[in-house]
Amino acid sequence: MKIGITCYPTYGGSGVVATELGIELAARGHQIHFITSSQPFRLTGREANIHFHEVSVSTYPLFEYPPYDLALATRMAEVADFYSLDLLHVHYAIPHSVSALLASQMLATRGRRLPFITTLHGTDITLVGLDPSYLPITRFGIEQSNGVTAISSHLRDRTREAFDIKSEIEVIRNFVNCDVYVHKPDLVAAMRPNFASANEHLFVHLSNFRPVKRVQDVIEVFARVSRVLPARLMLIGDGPDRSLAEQLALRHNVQDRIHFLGKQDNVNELLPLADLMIMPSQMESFGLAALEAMACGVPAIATRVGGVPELVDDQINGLLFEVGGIESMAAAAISLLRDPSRLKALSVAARQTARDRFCASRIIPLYEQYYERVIART
Ligand code: GMT
Repeated sequence: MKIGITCYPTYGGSGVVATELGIELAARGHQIHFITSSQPFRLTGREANIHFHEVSVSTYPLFEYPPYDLALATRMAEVADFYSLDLLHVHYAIPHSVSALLASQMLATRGRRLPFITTLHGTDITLVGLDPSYLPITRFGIEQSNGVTAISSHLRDRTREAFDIKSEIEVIRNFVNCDVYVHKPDLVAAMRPNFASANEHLFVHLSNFRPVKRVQDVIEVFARVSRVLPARLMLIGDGPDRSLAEQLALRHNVQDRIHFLGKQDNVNELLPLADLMIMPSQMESFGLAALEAMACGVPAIATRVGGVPELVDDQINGLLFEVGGIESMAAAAISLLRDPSRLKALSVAARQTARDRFCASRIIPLYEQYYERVIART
C-alpha cells in the first residue's frame, strides 16, 4: 500500500508511535510518505520505502496566525495525487483529521478517492479535545474520518462518552519493536557504570515533563528510596516541569544522585540500564514509556490510570498505585529492591508481556488489516 502519515514530529508518544509505525510498515514493503512540519525525530532519513514531505507555511503580514492546517491539507492533497496514495493515516485528531478531510474533499472534486484514518492518542481527547472551543471540531474530525482507532480500550470508551461518538472506534494498542527494545547484557555491562556503581540501584523516568507526568512525584519517591538504599535516577526528557524537578532535587539534597539527561533519541540504549521505571502520571491513555521499559526487562512503578492497567498487571509485571501515592510507591520500591528474586520475576514478566502482547510483529498486521477494510468500504 501507499500510505501518507501525519503526526506531530517532535518529542511525544503520538509522534513516536506514528514514526515507528511508518518504519515498520516500510520494512514490510509498503511505501510510506510522512507529511509533517519537520522530519519526525526517530527517522534517520536513510530508511528504504520512506519519503518525507515537509509542510511549509508561508506567512503574510495580514496573517496573525499562519494557517498551518490549510498548508497541511494542501500538501496532503498534492502528495496523495502525485504518488497515488491509497490512504492517509493521521495521528492526533487536532488539526490533522480536519486537514485530511479537506485534502480528501479536494481530491474528490477531481474524481480521486482518498480515505483517511485518525488514530486517537489521548491528549487530543482528554485535554485539547475537551476544551469547549475545540470540542465540536474534534468531534467533527472524528466523525468524518473513514476509520478511527484508539490506542487503548480506555481511550475508546472515554472518546465515546465525552464526544457522544456512535461510530466504530477500533482499538489497536501501542507496540514496541522487541528486537530494538531488549535487555542487552553487553550494553548494560559497558554503560551502566556511567550511571550507577555496582552496589547502587538505578531508576529511570522518561517523559515530556508536562504537569500530567507528575515529575515531582518521581523525585519524592526517589528521595525516600535513597534515604535507605544506595540509588541513582536517570531522568530522560525535558519540558515545563524540569526546573521544578531540579528545585525539588536540591531541597531533598539528591541532586548529585540524579542524571538529568534531557531529550535523548536512542532511549533503547538507556532504558535497559535501569532496575525500575517510575511513571506516576496523573493520566496516561496508554503509557508508551512503560511499554518500552518493560520490553527491556525493566518493570514499572506506575499509577492505575487510563489505559495503564491494560499494560501493567499489578504485582505480575509491575506495580500500580493511586495517583500521588508517594509513600506507598517508595515503600514498594524499597521492598522490591531488597528482594532480587521478586524483582527478577517482575522483570521477566514485563519482557514477556511486551513480547507476547505488544510486539510490533503482532500489532502492525492489525493496522494492515484495518487499512484494507477501510479502503475496501470507502
Ligand atoms: O503524554 C503526552 O504528553 C504525550 C502524548 C502524545 O500525544 O504524544 O501521549 C499520549 O500518546 C501516547 C502514545 O500513544 C500514550 O502512550 C500516552 O499515554 C498519551 N498521553 C496521555 O494520555 C496523557
